Amino acid sequence: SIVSPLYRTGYHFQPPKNWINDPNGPVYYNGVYHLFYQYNPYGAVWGNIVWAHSVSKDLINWKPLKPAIYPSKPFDINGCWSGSATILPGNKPVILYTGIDTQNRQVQNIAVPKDLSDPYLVEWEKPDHNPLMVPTQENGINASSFRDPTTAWYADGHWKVLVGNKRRRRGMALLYRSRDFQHWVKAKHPLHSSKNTGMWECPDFFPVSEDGKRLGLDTSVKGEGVKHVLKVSLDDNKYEYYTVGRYLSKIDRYVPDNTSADDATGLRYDYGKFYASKTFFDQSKNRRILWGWMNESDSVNDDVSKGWAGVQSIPRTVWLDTSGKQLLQWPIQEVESLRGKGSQIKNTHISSGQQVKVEGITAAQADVEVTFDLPTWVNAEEFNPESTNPQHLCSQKDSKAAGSIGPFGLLILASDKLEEHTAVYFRVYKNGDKPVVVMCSDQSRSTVRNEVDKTTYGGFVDVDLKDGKLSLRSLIDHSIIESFGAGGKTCMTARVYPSMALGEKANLFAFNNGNQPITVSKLEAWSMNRAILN
Ligand code: DQQ
Repeated sequence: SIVSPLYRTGYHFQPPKNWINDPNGPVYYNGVYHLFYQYNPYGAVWGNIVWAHSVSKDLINWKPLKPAIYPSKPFDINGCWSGSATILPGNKPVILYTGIDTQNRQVQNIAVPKDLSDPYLVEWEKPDHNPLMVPTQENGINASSFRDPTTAWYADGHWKVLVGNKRRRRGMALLYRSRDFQHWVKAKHPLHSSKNTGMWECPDFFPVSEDGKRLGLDTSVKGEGVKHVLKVSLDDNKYEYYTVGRYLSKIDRYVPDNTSADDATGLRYDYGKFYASKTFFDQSKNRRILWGWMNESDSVNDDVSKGWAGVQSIPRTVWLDTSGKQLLQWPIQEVESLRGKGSQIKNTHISSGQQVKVEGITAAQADVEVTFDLPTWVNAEEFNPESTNPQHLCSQKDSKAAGSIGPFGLLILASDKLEEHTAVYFRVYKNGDKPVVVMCSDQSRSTVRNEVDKTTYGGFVDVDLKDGKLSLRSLIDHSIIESFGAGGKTCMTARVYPSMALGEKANLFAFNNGNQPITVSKLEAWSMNRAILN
């Protein structure tokens, strides 16, 4: 079963074989979405990195093209690492990326389409004025911690771009400015930095609208009614963190709001396997879309036996919550076009220790949305205010540990007798006069295989429970469970490798292991059709 073809995805992006990692340079240009990504053409482990390239009209069905950027010049001969696309005035897309040069230094380069009239932008060329940004003795930049340029934005007469960096243990986003996109000068101060976070990989910096609507903003928008988000990927723990704050463009500083922790206790896009993510502005639908790499939980040996490793998330629309304190995320609407045969459960009580099976769908390739009605949280267990780490809470009390309210949620990719299942669930506590909700993804029983990473994930869900409801959506795709709690307030991705709960043998249940009964007010589930994937 280790090499089962049933682990491959039905509608999440992946190439036919080999290793993939970071999504790169996502962009919408002349009616076509482009996704580039880090790819090893020669195997299922990281190495020989090129920018593979696929195109789509709907962000769901993808057509593969040949690699767009691959080692060919002194400034990228040892690798073409992550970067971003920017659309310059006159509707001209360009790519900034990190090249590994002849001396194994990380340098920042530009690539431009050879032929702008080619609808797919197949060929890219690297102008001779590369590299644009280099680490030198003079600027003191560490040549092995200088990478992943962002999409550029335009403000106050300059193009600006961030590059990930660290100085000793201080992670930082270096700022570069240019008038012509050709000559770049490093600003004296980084846009932002934070002590003891280690290398900041794949920074992303973008505006969000304060009006709480889903509409996204183009990357150069700033001013009234606009906040900014800075996301960094921490090489140290392979988790991503973001803050919401203010961009002071005149002095090119970013100041996180005091509601946003600025370190590894902060907010995350996703509390599971999701890394090196990147957003782009989709001007065709005025939304900002997030792509993330869902890294593996299978062992390296098994990656090699399977012949592939890594998948990309379903693109997510991101916008600022009305609280102004956090982002919301939701799978792009287009994914619903894959919904096939559906099934419903309504107003069904689940007593303590009970499961309710969802019948009539392909549970290994499905989309499920459920809303639970809760008993009043006034009767919930007391929350220990010292429990600041939700992942610990979820690991200490797993999906079988009865509480007062919860655990309740979904048992996903479950075998007939539940020997294998992944539990995605909520638990409700009270802290004085406020409820505290934690969302967990418990992989401990996801497979009877040993060599798989079964770490449990957890995140707090910032809800007041005034309506007495909690909702959960999960996109299930064979070895992927991508979950969205409370309308996208808390998101969590698991990569799981069951040995029994595969294909037709997989089941889906709603469950309640809390002492108080829970009601499924509504559950809708759909079999998902296959997407055309490369
Ligand atoms: N992956 C790329 C780097 C980046 C890292 C190399 C993040 O550019 O920092 O494949 O996963």
